[in-house]
Amino acid sequence: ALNLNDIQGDILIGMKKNKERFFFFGINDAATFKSKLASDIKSLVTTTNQLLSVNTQPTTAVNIAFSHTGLTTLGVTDSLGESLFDQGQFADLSSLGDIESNWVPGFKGTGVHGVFLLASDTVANLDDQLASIQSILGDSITEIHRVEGAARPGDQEGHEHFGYMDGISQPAVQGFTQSVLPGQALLNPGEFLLGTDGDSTTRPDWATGGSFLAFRQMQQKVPEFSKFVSDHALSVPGLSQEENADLFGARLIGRWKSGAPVDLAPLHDDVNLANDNTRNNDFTFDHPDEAGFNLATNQTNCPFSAHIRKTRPRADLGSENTGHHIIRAGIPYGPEVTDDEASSGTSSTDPSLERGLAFVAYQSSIQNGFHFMQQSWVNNANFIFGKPTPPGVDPIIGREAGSAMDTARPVSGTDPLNPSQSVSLDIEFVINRGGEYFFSPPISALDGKLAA
Ligand code: N7H
Repeated sequence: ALNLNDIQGDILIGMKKNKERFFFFGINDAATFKSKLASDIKSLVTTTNQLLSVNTQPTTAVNIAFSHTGLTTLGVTDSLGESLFDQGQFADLSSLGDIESNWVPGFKGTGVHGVFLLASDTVANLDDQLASIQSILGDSITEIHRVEGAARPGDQEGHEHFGYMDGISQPAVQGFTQSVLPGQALLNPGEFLLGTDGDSTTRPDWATGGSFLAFRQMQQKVPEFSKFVSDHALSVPGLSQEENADLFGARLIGRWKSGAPVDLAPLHDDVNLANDNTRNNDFTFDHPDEAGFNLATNQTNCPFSAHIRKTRPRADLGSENTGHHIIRAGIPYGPEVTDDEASSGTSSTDPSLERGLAFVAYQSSIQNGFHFMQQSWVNNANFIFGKPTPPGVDPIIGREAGSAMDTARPVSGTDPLNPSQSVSLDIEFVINRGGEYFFSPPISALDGKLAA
């Protein structure tokens, strides 16, 4: 059985608070850090069990994860069996299709040793918790970078900055998920947690129940995206100009802003469907009951290129046993679009107005999880394979490795009336600002292996 008192809370369930701070640090004094980790920090770290009941949830949830250089700084040299983790994300930058000049300085290289993830209802709580962590650790750590996550305000809560509901589809985990919802992939815990059922890689015992955390600071060019979508309104008869624009946007994602999947709501948004978790994920892209429907060629309902189809092809690959799944635990960061930005259709260059997604993915293999998804599916214009027209890269987060910033990306399938036609995406809506690969250790390692 999974030890839910030992597995950090963010991995399987998510800290799910409206504010989340990612505090990236370097370790200056390993001996002091190790002793404080065991004596004071370990007891602050939130377990999975604690998050399961409202009564045991702390005011501010705390998780901690280490980069490879972080572990070596602590004297831990055991192989965790993951070479991408060993190299760090900076070395993986070009395979991911990133452009180095877009990376924030703190992520360039391997200087980030660890990250604290702090989640609470208010920024004041985060400040308090961080202040106590900093007073415990003193000069043994230095801040390198931080990302301030915050749920969007009002009726946009739960929506990412482009306006789409997020956090709907997550894998269910055998031996953990109590009730599996229709359409959820039910997977072995070993796909997410090291050393558990279904993880066939050799791992050190102390790492059992840990998970690799892929962090990405993904800037979103929101006014540009909104303008592009309204400029490319479809011309489906019976829909207004605005509905045709919303439909175009929904087909880029595979879901309407409400969260309703276009596979089940192909022409009109359906808020009741969106809000019903027994139905909003219950689709496969195949429609065996529809006479003459051919999964290999028919993208009338959902484009092969849609973001949720590129990242989880469902019936396109025959089964969910692809070995390529992640648990997502990201949160938006940055302020709302200003009136100036909205009216000009251009994001401000003021750094304080940068906004996007603080992307977090958990998996037991970065190679098969985040990295594979980004490199072999999202950035591969021919995926999903075997379709009549190459789908193109993922319109939201895809770019072919090695392509210049201004290379237009052709994406097909967006127009249900003329699916073979391509739209040329001539601006990037998402700019990767960098990140790092971390290991979120089992809590027992914090006063065990990591403190020894
Ligand atoms: Fe994506 N978006 O608003 O466009 N994502 N994503 N993602 N994403 C999903 O189904 C978004 C990113 C996945 O199970 C939804 O919960 C944005 C990366 C996967 O059907 C929306 C960014 C990767 C799924 C977005 C971003 C993925 C998914 C629908 C970056 C991996 C679940 C909500 C700025 C490489 C698929 C939902 C499934 C869903 C958006 C990044 C992967 C709205 C804005 C980097 C696996």
